[in-house]
Amino acid sequence: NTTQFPQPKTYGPLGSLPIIDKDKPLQSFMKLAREFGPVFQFQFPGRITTFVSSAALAKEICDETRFDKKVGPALQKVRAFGGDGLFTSETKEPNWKKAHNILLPSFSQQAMKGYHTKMVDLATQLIQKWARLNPADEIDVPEDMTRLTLDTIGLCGFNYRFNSFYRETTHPFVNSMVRALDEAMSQTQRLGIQDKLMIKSKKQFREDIQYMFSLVDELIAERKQNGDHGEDDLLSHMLKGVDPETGASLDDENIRFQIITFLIAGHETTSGLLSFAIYFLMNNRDKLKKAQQEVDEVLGDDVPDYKQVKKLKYVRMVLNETLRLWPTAPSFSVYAKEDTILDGKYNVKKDDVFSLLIPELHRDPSVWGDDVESFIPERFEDLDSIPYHAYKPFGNGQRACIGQQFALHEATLVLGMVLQHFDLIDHEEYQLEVKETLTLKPDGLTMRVSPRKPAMSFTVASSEPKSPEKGA
Ligand code: FDE
Repeated sequence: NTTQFPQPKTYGPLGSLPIIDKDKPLQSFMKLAREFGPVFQFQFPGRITTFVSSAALAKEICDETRFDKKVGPALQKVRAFGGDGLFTSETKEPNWKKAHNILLPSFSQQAMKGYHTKMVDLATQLIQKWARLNPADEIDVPEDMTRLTLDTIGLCGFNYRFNSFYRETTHPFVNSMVRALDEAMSQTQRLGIQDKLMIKSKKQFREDIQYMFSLVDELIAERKQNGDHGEDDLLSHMLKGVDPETGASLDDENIRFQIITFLIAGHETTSGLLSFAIYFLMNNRDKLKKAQQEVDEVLGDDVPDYKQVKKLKYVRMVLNETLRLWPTAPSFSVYAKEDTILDGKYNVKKDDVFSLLIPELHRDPSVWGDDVESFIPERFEDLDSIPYHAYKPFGNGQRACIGQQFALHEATLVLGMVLQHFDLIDHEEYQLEVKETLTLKPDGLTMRVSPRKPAMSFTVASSEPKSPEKGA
């Protein structure tokens, strides 16, 4: 006796693809989850994925004795430039465990103290830029947040300055990376024959990848040649680190893939998080006020130090609640390690694939109540009260996000400083439109700011000795 998973209508070789909005696949799957329930099967051309979105089922597929991370079709394509870096490698590939062991200490709470000053450097560049705007000037929020997060991972990771705040247009590396990610996603939506015809895009793809490799390889070669001068960044950890289990170290090619991986993983996700947080605060003035009160009490007029960032509890709750409603890495996939039974009634075969729809999981009323759409940071007052498998913005188990502490420290610092210095003005009554690439962001979100303290620009200027770069 086999129970069948619910399944939407199919259209021959296209499967159910025609019912999906090509620009918003995730949001289409979220709608299907509301129609078909917490588990449903979806027929893609040539493959099947089962989508899961309740806390009870998340708990099952997050059981690492039964399921393991699946490097799905999109990640397969990203492998063309992410290689066997952490994000795109199978758990059983030797370089996953090795790099995981070597890099874990670089992302520990302790390591964040080392990155803090660099994070402040770039956050200050953002604050200075905004402080110099005229009152009517518009800020493109996701764009400036992407400048910030890219520069932060560049500086903390490899002591490289993208200097995004000093350029009108994006750094060529980012153009290549974004175009390559986009092409990787598009390739998975094309049918085989269509894909073969995309000669021009494929040539561009190869050129973009070559460009990324050459920039990163140069960074590695330069560091090896000049030795390091006490840089305490990811690159130095990768060059020097050995796997405590085996004594092995990373080879140059793998270091290249890890660097590219951190640049991909570390900037769009965190910039989306900061952009959504600003959106939610502008639309929940009482929460904004509460966050500002905390920032005033904890930071006053200071440039935040490491300990002060840790004290921004409410700001951290705002970020947690933002990641509940719009987790910027919105899904991950697993495969069954052996035949098993799901939900007590569905037969699952070895290698069957499941994808978790994280935004739907985060709206499970059995965990979050009936007001799931409301933005209530207070839900995160007591982290122990949140069931472990009901909240997965950073993925699961051993394949969870290694950059979690990094992203949260950076985002708390930046949001704290933004609130310290500015009132946020929703000058065009922005209506949320969620844009999908590999990650999510609020499409076209703009705002204006007004300085909260007239003397602020002076305070910022006086902190400049902390940042080697003088204002442009
Ligand atoms: C990872 C991750 C995840 C999982 C995925 C899968 O499973 O497939 C998730 C969900 C995430 N991640 C999320 C997130 C969010 C945010 C904001 C972030 N994230 C951030 C970051 C930063 C950095 C640097 C990072 N990040 C990184 C990373 C990595 C490397 C990974 C892979 C890991 C392993 O080992 O696998 C991840 N991340 Fe994240």
